[in-house]
Amino acid sequence: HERVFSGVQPTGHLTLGNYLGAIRKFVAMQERHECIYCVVDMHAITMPQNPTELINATRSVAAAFLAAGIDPAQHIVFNQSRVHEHAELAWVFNCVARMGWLNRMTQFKEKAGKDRENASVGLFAYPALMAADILIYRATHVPVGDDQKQHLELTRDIAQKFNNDYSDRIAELGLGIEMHIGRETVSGYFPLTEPVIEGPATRIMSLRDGTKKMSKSDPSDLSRINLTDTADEIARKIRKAKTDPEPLPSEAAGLAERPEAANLVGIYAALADMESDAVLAEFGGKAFSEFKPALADLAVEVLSPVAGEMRRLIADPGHIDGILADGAERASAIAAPVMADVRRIVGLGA
Ligand code: AQP
Repeated sequence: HERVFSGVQPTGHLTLGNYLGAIRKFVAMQERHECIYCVVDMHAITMPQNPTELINATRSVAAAFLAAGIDPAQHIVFNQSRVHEHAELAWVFNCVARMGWLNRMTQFKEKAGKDRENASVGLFAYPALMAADILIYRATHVPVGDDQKQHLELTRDIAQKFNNDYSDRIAELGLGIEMHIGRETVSGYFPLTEPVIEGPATRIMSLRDGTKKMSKSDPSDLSRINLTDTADEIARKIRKAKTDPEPLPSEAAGLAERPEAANLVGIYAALADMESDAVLAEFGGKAFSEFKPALADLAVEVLSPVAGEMRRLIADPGHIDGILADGAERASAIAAPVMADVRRIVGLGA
């Protein structure tokens, strides 16, 4: 049984990276899968947050999901903190995961910076909570951007160690499911979840530095396109985007040593739903002064209906809260029996 789960943190403004790398894929996957999409507010507090802004940002990410086309009646849209089983399973996973595994996580190293002694314990344990988010629904597929690949590998490691550590007990209780790994068939309680990282937009880079990921928390607003930017802001940011002086090459191979050019062509390709080679068949040999306005027009055409719908939805917070409450109720109905199984497997509660 295939089930999709993914989450987005309510921290700051959503970017074009979040949209192309994650949210747009969520929409595509709902055609053929049962999907659960979560605003991960408990992940957000691993870094300092203003409480009022956190609540607004939670509604705003939910609004982005809906504006992008996720159907909350057919699928589940909710925020993490309303379903307490995420935290409960995360504790069990904190006891399954090893310090050495978490020590290798590059996101922790980046976010903690030099002052690691002062990072929250939550920031360190973040990947165990993420594993719980996914596995409390026994999700099989997780659409994410490339930056989350390492965390998805850790999720599989945690599932595998749990399955191994408790294999006798899982068998005794008759709670195992059969899984096919390569040619082998193994049994375990948690599936080994597959990341879904594909397409031209798995890693959108900063508009100011083609070697850095476009990120909500970059101090420079010129580095990113926010989902809620106006048409003028989008055009201005693309006009000011860093480039090199050469015209565009006529094939994607010519972008190899040109990170900024590769990024802008990749964004165009993702927005237009075409291959980079096809974009270059049209713009090869042209200067950025010609390409950038075309890219800006395309970005505005794709993003402005989403931004408009987000604004409309955010104007009625009660409606969004209703959707989140309903989604949480349906998510709990899946999560509660899984947590009950885990308690029996581990031996928690008489
Ligand atoms: N630049 C990106 N390109 C492609 N995908 C991206 N994602 C984020 N940035 C890019 C994907 O968006 C989803 C949600 O991300 P998140 O909010 O949970 O966490 P993040 O990756 O930490 O996002 P940011 O924008 O970089 O936030 P900050 O600045 O707080 O760190 C994920 O699937 C992610 O891969």
